[in-house]
Amino acid sequence: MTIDFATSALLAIDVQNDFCPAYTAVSGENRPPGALAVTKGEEVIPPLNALGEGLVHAGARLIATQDWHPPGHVSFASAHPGKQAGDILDLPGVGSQVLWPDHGVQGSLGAAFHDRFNLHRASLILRKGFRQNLDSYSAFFENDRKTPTGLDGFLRGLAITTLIVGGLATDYCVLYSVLDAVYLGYETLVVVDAVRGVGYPEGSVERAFQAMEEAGVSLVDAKEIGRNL
Ligand code: VGL
Ligand code: ZN
Repeated sequence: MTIDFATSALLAIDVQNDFCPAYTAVSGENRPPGALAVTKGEEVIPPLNALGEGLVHAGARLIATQDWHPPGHVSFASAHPGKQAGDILDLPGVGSQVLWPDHGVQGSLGAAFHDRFNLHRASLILRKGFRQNLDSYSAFFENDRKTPTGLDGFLRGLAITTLIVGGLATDYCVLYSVLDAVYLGYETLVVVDAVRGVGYPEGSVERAFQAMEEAGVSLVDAKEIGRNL
């Protein structure tokens, strides 16, 4: 494997408190688990921090996404009377929408990046999911599959052709971002030790890895990238 880091970006998906079982407030006290805590979610942080540092040093960009929903967002079970988190709705023009606990609410502590995640070297923080009636798993398109987030334009403007992807959650925002990246023509690598998944519905993490492989994504571990640095 050889990677041209000058035309690469590390895409860190949604490393936010709400997706982590353990995080601290700015004041340092321990907090209850994030609203949509992914098992061992914060384990993605050390490899992402190490890769971010190494890759930026080698000429790549670090880009982070942030799930950023208004209160009462369409993806929240609480916005649909009689529904519960885990229920699945069929939304016109969008298709099936899993309903989640309230999470990633704009400006909340849960929506903040995990405080051990090092973003000092990031050149772009991309927010998504801020339209009231439209969810956005992918870093490239909203869930209507046509509203762009602007990320493709940013990357093209910098002649970036390779994406190295990690973060949360394997079976939702990582999966959809990666499939869109391949669709848009990026050479796409997923760092398997820098992702963790929700696992709902059952088997979704395994299906996600399979779909990525079938799409032509390279599944690598952080060490393999590190060897190229
Ligand atoms: C995510 C569910 C809802 C994610 C975001 O970051 O994977 N999953 N919102
Ligand atoms: Zn969300």
